[in-house]
Amino acid sequence: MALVSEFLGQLTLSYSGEPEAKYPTVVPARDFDPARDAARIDTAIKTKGVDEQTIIDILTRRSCEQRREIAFEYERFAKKDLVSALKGALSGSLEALILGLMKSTAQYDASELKASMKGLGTDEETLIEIVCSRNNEELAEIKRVYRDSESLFKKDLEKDVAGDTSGNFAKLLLALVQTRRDEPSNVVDYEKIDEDARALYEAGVKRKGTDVVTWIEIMSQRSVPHLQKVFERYKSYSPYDMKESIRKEVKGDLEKSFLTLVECFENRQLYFASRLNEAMKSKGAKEKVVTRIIVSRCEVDLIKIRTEFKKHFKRSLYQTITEHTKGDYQKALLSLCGGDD
Ligand SMILES: [Ca+2]
Repeated sequence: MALVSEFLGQLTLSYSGEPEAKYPTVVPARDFDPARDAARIDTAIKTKGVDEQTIIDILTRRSCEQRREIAFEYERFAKKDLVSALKGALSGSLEALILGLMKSTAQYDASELKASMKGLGTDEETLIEIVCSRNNEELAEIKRVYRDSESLFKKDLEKDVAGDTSGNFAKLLLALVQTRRDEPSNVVDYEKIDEDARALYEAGVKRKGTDVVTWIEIMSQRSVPHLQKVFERYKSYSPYDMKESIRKEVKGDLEKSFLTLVECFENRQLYFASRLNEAMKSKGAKEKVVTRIIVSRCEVDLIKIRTEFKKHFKRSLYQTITEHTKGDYQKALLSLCGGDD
């Protein structure tokens, strides 16, 4: 009992049980006229050399729903599919970015996952980023799109993940894709927090080898606010915090996955900010990573990612994009970024 009350003092009970609020940089345009936008895009595509600026100005400043309406109007009026027309008109990183915008966030995530598992090899980095950072609600929607999407795959995400990964790494990703995480509760269960913290310690740092299955179970099934308290509590059992313990106990893709999970439980927007910083550290940029994060988060939480970026890396995301990218691709990224901080 003494343990529990001592522990109580350190807690902040801020979670309200409400769905996560959104912090988008891209919001619906006012005075929106899809027919006018469709006509302007048609002209831009037909312009000799292509008028990329107009395409960027329109498509990066409309919401996903509005882009869909533009595509509908375009098809009616130009008698062809907007996505195919854009594919023909654009190239390289700008093409990838604009085509990404023509999908909903879940469709985009699903197609990125699909691409990461396509062919012989597997792009584990992308797979880990998406599966370990998306919350239950997002993962459920990605799974639905992955299965139902008419034009895309009609395949099961779980089956594809199982086919492309192996061992404990596969077990962890599958457990996450099954979306069995508890919903946050308003009642804080101190006994369970203590029990889970001890179980994580006993399954890892305390014993020889690691009981990975126990780690997977706890990290894939408990709610995020619960886990935040578990990791706090964990420090009273283990000489190492959870992230240090992961680094000591497991290696390779499994290590990366657990670290991504814990980072996202702690502060998901900081995780994305760090990924962006990492992708733009040296000369140039890992454009695939930058595109994926900016496109997939611009209608979700990019404002908060910007704030974390500035706070931790002492310069703004906008400035960093300016220094590490160029041309029309840069213009599109900056427009999605939505402003300097
Ligand atoms: Ca161990």
